[in-house]
Amino acid sequence: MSIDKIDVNVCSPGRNFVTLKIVTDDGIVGWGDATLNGRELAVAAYLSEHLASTLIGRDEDRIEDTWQYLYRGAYWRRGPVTMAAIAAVDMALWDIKAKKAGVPLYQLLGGASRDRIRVYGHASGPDYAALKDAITGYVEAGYTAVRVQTGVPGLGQIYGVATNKPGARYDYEPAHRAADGGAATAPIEETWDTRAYLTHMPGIFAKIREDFGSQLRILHDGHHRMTPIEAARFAKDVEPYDLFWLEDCTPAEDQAALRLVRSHSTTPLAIGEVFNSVYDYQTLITERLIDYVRSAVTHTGGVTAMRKLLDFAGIYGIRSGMHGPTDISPVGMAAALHLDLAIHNFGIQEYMPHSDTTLEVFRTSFTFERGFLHPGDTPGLGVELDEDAAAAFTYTTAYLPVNRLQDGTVHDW
Ligand code: GCO
Ligand code: MG
Repeated sequence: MSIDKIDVNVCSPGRNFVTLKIVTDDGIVGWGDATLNGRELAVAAYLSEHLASTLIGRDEDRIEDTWQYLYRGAYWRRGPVTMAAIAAVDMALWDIKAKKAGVPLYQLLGGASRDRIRVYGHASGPDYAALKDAITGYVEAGYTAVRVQTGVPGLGQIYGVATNKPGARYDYEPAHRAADGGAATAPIEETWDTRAYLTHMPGIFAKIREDFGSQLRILHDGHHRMTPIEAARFAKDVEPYDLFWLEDCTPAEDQAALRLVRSHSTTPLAIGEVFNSVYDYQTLITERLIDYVRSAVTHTGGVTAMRKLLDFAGIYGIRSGMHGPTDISPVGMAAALHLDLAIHNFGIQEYMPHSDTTLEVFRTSFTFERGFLHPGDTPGLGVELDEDAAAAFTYTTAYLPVNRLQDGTVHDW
């Protein structure tokens, strides 16, 4: 049996997605997510121009060998474009293998280690009153964990704060099209002031604890904006509010920065959504500088690579907290859910439900109930792309924002 056809689907049912389709010579279809927010077409071209022809005729069962062939065979190592392309191939091959076995993918990963997957939702609001409403919506919907982001006085629209009416359905999309809904020609720009943020946020956590008690798991994303010493100070300041995690407190590529943060605080740290390889974590894991691995299956070389990364992390008592915003397609989300269910060192899963339009195009079998997800028991990943439905939604360029300090200096977004 061998790989017979490869197709790269680029569509935009509400937002842009890149999806790989692999078909075997006996007609089994596997799907893989290759979406890289704001840089989608680079991955699509990598797949169609450089990988597709090399895969035709290969034995679809040789997943590890194919992974090594694509990773080592490229000579050029790592990087988000390469690793998202490899991830899509890997996911599609696991989808095929599980469909052939007639089992949901998690069964091939060792079977379920738990009955359900705890998720965290995204609560936000421009001020505390709106944030409180949003958190209340999540608590009422059964969530036991929420990520909280709020506006900072003096700043306009900032990362993570939805402008729509708060509720369990979170419509915040960081990538922007043009104002008329057409293709963007450049990113929008936001303004940032770390000092204002650092003085505002601890009081917000205090109010949340006062209003929602001690049991709610509270998460927060710093989105790479603090210097190491600012992050150390912040992590220490918020200790009394017992965060489940502080995410991306410093720019992620500087692994050594977390030594400073760690040495000053017991606030749990999560990092890794912009990483694409286990090597990005080497210092962080072996020196126990983090508590949660934030990578996405989609951006880190697929199920094969994530399994190895999570097993490595597990040896050091570090748990998973896989990336799950809406720019991870339902295919990528399903891959995460199968791993979440199977691995022992599961921590939590991020969950930002996709829009109804997205879900009309991607047919999913995962289920949500009162704050917990399950990947479902459909053979394979359990997600199928309806290509006819997808054809109605053509790719529209959208970019993540650029961030500037108040004096105009470009800052991390
Ligand atoms: C998160 C992330 C996302 C990213 C987005 C960029 O924690 O979910 O920070 O919101 O900003 O994935 O494409
Ligand atoms: Mg994040």
